Amino acid sequence: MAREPRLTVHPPEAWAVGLPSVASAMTYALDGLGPGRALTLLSKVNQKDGFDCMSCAWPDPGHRHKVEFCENGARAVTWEASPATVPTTFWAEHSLTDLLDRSEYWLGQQGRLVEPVHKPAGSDHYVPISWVDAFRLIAQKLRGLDSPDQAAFYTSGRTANETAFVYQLFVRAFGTNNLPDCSNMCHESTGTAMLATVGVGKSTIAYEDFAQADLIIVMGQNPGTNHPRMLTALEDAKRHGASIVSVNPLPEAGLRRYKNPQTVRGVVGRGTDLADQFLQIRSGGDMALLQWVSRRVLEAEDRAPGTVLDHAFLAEHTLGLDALRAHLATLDEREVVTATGLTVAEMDRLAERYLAADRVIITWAMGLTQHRKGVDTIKEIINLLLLRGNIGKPGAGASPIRGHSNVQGDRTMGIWERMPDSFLDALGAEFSFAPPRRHGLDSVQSIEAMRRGDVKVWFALGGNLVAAISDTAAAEAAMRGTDLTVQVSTKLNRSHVVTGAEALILPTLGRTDVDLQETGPQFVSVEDSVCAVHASHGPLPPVSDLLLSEISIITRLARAVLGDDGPVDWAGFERDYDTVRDAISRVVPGFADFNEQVRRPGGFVLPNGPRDSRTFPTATGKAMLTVNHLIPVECPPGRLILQTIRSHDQFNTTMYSLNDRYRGIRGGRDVVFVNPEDLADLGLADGDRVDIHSEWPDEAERRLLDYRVVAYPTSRGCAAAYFPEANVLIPLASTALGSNTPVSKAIVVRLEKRATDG
Ligand SMILES: Nc1nc2c(c(=O)[nH]1)N[C@H]1C(S)=C(S)[C@@H](COP(=O)(O)OP(=O)(O)OC[C@H]3O[C@@H](n4cnc5c(=O)[nH]c(N)nc54)[C@H](O)[C@@H]3O)O[C@H]1N2
Ligand SMILES: Nc1nc2c(c(=O)[nH]1)N[C@H]1C(S)=C(S)[C@@H](COP(=O)(O)OP(=O)(O)OC[C@H]3O[C@@H](n4cnc5c(=O)[nH]c(N)nc54)[C@H](O)[C@@H]3O)O[C@H]1N2
Ligand code: SF4
Ligand SMILES: [Mo]
Repeated sequence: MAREPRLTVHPPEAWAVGLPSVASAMTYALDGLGPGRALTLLSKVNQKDGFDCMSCAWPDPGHRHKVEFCENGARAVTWEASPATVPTTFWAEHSLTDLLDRSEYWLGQQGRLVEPVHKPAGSDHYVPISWVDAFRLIAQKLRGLDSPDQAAFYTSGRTANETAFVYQLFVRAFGTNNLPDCSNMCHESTGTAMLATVGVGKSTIAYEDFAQADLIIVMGQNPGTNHPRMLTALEDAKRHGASIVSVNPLPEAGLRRYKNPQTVRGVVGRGTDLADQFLQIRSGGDMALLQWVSRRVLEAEDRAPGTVLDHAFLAEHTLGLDALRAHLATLDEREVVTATGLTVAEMDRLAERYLAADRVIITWAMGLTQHRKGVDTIKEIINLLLLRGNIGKPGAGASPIRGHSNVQGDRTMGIWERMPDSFLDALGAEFSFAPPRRHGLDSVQSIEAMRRGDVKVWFALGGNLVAAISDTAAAEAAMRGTDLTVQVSTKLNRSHVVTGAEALILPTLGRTDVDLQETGPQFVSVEDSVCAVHASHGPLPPVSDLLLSEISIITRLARAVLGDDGPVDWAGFERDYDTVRDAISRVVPGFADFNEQVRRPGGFVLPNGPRDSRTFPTATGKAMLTVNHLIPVECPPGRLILQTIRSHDQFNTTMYSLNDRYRGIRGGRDVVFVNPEDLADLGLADGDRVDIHSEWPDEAERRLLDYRVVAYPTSRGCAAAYFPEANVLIPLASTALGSNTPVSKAIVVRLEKRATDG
């Protein structure tokens, strides 16, 4: 059992990636797996005949190196593939009451789950249960509900395409669209904004476009930690002449300086200063910044008519220019300066860069989506790109960078509480049933429904919702109010110990495991951030014979719930995943000849109207320039806007260690980063211990006790703390307009110095 170390604070590191990363990747794998397993595993990560790194959705280049992974990829695969398992005796030794006191870090350290376990109502212990009994129990509960809508079926983004397809089919055949997923807390704002404006909720670029861009603007994203190999693509782009701009309240390592471990120059040299300009924006200020730049573009056009905007493109493919022009003319300079915390000169420098570039890519992640105005901010990205025709040409486009490795594919496969009728029609026609049409619940709505008693059965295919979602106390109370919670998981987490009256844990194979079925070893497929679909073959023998694949679990559950005489051949799906892919090829657009295409080395790229042919499948058939109204993030005097971030050594709710190397934090996570000038204003100093109180107009008390203040160069008025711990501070009702994504990046907080301890 790992001893939890002591917190120490060091200066942040200037360089990202480089030698320490490769070294720690290798050490991590060797220590965790031993030489044989480590070699098999690392030689297969992201290779064309190998398996897909499950850590993030960064795409793979067409030409692969022998080492095609990063430090965090190595950590993720090692974490999953570690041979340690949770022994049967564990369940008798540890009551739920005991497990509730354990940290997320400790829970994850216990090893792979290897047998199904059941917590009967009224009991404080899980006990082993057979698979057959587990399926029977769930079926009984589901069939006993008054309505299928009293159950909700969550998905986390590691779920592969084939699994997701079979899962949503089962859920819809059962009779509900309650398919909340991690995307609701992640890129939902992106999907909402892009579907409305360009008709496709995904990236409009291909991997190769990075190397052809003149300007890449990276907004609200920390690639050095969360998409590390993106730095290689950015370095490449720079070598081809691109400028790179980073917009972020934090000076994140990697965007500033970077060493590429795959080149000799990167390993021994000074590395590259990746960002040519760093705009240290105030939290939530991006929408104002984007409007400012768009306005400068329109003013430049006014000064030299016919030379700045892409008139041919705008006339043929877009609607809304006049309204946008009229709206931006009213933009108030002082309001923009206040919202962004930037100077006019800084913003104008970005506008000049944008005007000087023929091909512009804008990438973004959680720093934009998890805000009250997240959807409108992304609509402003689209506005800015459209003005100069930066969508649907080489080296240009909108590039949301996804989080979980297959979160994008899960949506393509129908994991969404609001799938369009065209998808439901095709699904119903393929399987001769009438899928439910009423929209289902998203993640926040599911918690609300559990609180009201409207959802009684919670089933989760992966993930850790009670830790990942906002308002931890409310989420935990909601989960405890259900009749049954079921978690299909690889490792223990908080969602296994905060349960309904009855609970089940169903252990499953992961990406790294060989998946052997009656017809032989199976593979699955995933879709990355740039819509490329490729196969993933698990290379390692599973740690236990008792483990079932996710497809086995879902198909066997479907048979237990729905019987074997319906129109779906669930047993056939389990025997041979090719039959799942055949069904997908008939239901999901873009997947014709799926079985053949996915077997090509490197896979295939899905068609994408905006990218391929400037076709915009919106309601009007045109790309929409939109008018969006600024709502500033209000921060009363003496308060700070707190954002929640990932450390370098975590994957969402999974902790690999308690360190955050680039930010100089070791051995602990109970820190709050604050600008030194704000600290002085607040009468606080680096090293002080504080309680963090969240301010929201309701009765609930939301606070984090005894955090260490770290003086850190974040933008003025802003602060940062780690997710998931800081989720206790976010009110459930604080969500993004239009997407209902929890506002994880802007929480109004008050810091109160603790009286005694130091
Ligand atoms: N190692 C590792 N990799 C991961 C994950 C992980 O936990 N660990 N998680 C995966 C998942 S699911 C996701 S979604 C992605 C997340 O990838 P990121 O979005 O990079 O993750 P965050 O840590 O949330 O970082 C948000 C960034 O936005 C900045 N930011 C915050 N507020 C604002 C703002 O108002 N404006 C601007 N311009 N910037 C802002 C923050 O300072 C930070 O740099 O990473 C994926 N990859
Ligand atoms: N405050 C705050 N909250 C946030 C965020 C934030 O930035 N700030 N980010 C949000 C984002 S972007 C996301 S995506 C969500 C993430 O929310 P989730 O996806 O729910 O959480 P994860 O931590 O990724 O889930 C980890 C668990 O998945 C299980 N698991 C791992 N691999 C597999 C597998 O192959 N199969 C199965 N069945 N299970 C597996 C393991 O048991 C592990 O404990 O959190 C969101 N919450
Ligand atoms: S960039 Fe992401 S997907 Fe690629 S190896 Fe690193 S963690 Fe894995
Ligand atoms: Mo995410």
